[in-house]
Amino acid sequence: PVVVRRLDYRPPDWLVDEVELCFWLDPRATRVQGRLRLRRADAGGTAPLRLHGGDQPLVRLCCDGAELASHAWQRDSDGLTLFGLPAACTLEIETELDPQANRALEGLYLSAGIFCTQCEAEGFRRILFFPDRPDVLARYTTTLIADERLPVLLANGNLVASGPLADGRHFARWHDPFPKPSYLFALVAGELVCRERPYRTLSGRSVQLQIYVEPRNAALCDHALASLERAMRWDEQRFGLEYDLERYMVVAVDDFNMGAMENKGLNVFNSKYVLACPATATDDDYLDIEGVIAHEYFHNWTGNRITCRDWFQLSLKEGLTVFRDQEFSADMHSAAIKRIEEVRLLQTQQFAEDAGPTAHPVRPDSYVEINNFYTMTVYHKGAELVRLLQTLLGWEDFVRGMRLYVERHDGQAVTTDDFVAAVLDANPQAGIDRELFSRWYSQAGTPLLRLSWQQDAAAGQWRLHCRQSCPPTPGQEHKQPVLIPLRLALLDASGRPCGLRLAGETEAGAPERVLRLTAAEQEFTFVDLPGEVTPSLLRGFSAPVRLEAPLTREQQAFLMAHDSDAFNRWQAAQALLLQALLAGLKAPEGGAGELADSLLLEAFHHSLTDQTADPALLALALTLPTEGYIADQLPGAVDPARVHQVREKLRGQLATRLNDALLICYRQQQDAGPYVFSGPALARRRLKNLCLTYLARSPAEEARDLLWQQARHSDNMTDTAAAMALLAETPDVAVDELLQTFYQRWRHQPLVIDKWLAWQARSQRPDCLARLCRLLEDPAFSLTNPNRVRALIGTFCQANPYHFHAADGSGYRFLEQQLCAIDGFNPQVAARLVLPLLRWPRFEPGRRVLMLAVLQRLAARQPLSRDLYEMVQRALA
Ligand code: HT7
Ligand code: ZN
Repeated sequence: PVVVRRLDYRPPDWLVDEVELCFWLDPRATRVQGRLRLRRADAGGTAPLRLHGGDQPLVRLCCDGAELASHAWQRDSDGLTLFGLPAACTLEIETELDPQANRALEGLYLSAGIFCTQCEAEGFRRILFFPDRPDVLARYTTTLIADERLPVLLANGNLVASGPLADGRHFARWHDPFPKPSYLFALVAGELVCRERPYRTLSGRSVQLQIYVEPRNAALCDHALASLERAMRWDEQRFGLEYDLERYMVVAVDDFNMGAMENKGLNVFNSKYVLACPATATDDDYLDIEGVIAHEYFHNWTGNRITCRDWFQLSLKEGLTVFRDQEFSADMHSAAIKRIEEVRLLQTQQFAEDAGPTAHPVRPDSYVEINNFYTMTVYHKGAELVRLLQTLLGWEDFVRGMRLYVERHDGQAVTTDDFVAAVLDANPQAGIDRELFSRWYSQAGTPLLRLSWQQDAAAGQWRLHCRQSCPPTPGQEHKQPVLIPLRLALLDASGRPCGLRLAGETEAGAPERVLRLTAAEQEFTFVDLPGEVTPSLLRGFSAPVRLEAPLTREQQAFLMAHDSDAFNRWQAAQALLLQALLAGLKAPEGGAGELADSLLLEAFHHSLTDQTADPALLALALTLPTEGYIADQLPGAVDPARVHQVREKLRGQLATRLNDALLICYRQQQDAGPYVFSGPALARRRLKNLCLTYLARSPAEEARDLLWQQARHSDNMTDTAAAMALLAETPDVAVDELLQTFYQRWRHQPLVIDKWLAWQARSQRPDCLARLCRLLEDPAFSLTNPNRVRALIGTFCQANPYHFHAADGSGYRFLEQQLCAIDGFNPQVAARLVLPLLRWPRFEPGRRVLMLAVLQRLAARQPLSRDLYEMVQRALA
């Protein structure tokens, strides 16, 4: 397979100004006609025209009305090359597609009878031969023709004409006035109902907001519609960015490879991120819907109006848009909770990616298959880099930078360097070294920040020593220092932040500062301190680094109780739990005695009985780290069975020791009234359900009764799912009956069935894998639907390390079989499922050998998709 390299980028030789498309829609034979108005980028150039293409038949090829002679063009496996064209011309291309046979869900395909498209990153070429690269921007006019079985016909832009045709069919013509790359093209056709409401922008323009769904889902759109409205208002207020077309359409489909797609004016969504009502969706589903609706909306400016020059710049739009959706969610709910959740995701998943064989820079240097680069690093580390700029500048100056970026680059396809340059050019006063900052984009790996200090309490001095380094990653042996903003405070004995003054400064200091770390080693001396202090470091997780700091357990407990930075209170609680777990893992037999010492028990008890704390924050603080995260913190080879055993042991000990406090806390958080989706109600449910995760391990009868009571009688999916997931952990005939009753009730609601599948896939019960094999045959399961696959197979391989890493290799072989089946028709999904296997070097020799054997067998398979090939090769390199 061909390796594409960033430094090989060349601007396009040919530009496309206008595209007219016409689709005669038919499930087995859709005819597509494209008329492209082309011109050479450089009038004196001689390069032939390159059009990308899939394996669709080429029916007709004309230039300026005349059929092209056979010697004037050449077809190969990736497209067409056309020779000797006039410097400006009109090309007509006709082809035919079979949407019903398309199970890769890329290009034009059918989902439950609905025609829809997915063109990012390189799907448009499967529809029409075209210069399918993001730096070719054209204006599109799209005509759709279909019979009465497809009453709704949608495409990008504004509707310009529609009506019946003489042959009994009907048509709709759409025009998008904004030049766009082909990856943002979309069409949808089907029997859909529309939920809509008008919106007035701050400058007074009218926009119709529309959500299209299958008729049976008509009542499930309110939350998505309200979220869209909030997102639009927020972007106007925070960044001064308004919507620009007459309508904003969102369509929900059941078969979708990712979460959603920001096609101009016509977003296509995985129905998981649209449909919700209290009986079927959890609080987290509600939050996810709000976040994804906002994310795709924000792309209208950061992605669509300003797009990527090439796919190496993917984080230009994705990192920036994730940052924007994070800020939006923080403003809608609790900023502290949002930040903790982001960091938890980063620390558990992106750090693991950065430490493994698929580590790559936020701006990668090469790829085989671009679909493999929609990663945690590009999205979430990319968002952290944007956040670094905001941290360094302050949010008002960051907004000034964003405004310059939009003003400078609206209508262009640009690079991450252009983004950084605009933000920094708008803020020369900040004195940020562009070169130093930009290393964050070019270097892979998570920097390690080692802090140590000396305190001279009598002299009121505290000296901080900072050392930064970054481990080698594939293809990058040596790293250079990066610009790290270190936000910190020094707390006095009562937990109050002291004024911070560095030696040599004259002004009285602020209670919190952001130090700029720019070199491998640096020292800072704080003076005028009132005596002993406890440092609160990297507040709010001010940079995406691993922090090593010699805080004692007593200091962690102090920070957990007193730090005024909510994020660091959470971090301290997690550090205490992790230390207990790591100590247990170090001790022979997982520590024969107690893992939870009095310090930990008191800290927990204090939290559970604290009536003043935010319940959502407590729930996060008291959540045990995942087995995957614990494994990642171990210095040597991992034995997943032992990690599981020690974590379960600590869970059981906390449950037993704190049984009474947990029961009281559970009851205090119980809501008497019906379900509402509000911050306080959500926070209460979180803490109540956190208590339940421990109570499920309590020997007390009362705890067990609560669990069953909640599973059987709750009026909302948040509480039902929390209890069902816990019950499904253990083998029990009564649980099997409950699962069966649940299935009968919800079997026609695929999104609810996904939850049911996931509980069983995550279960610790000994017959877990055997049950999964049976579920593969269940009528509610389908290997061609990515949501079902993720719920069953994805959950098992990613969230059930205990069974996935079974010492006999049965979990690995299960994944191998599923990969072999799925790769044949949906390589994108297969290439994501394989990820847990790629981490083989981290495991103890027995598992390592078994995992490697699977990877080697996969590598030898014929045929193997480019997607899966690239992943497997990176793991074996
Ligand atoms: N920009 C969208 C990415 C996406 C995608 C990428 C590859 C294959 C299928 C896909 N579906 C959507 C989604 C987003 O980040 O907003
Ligand atoms: Zn995105």
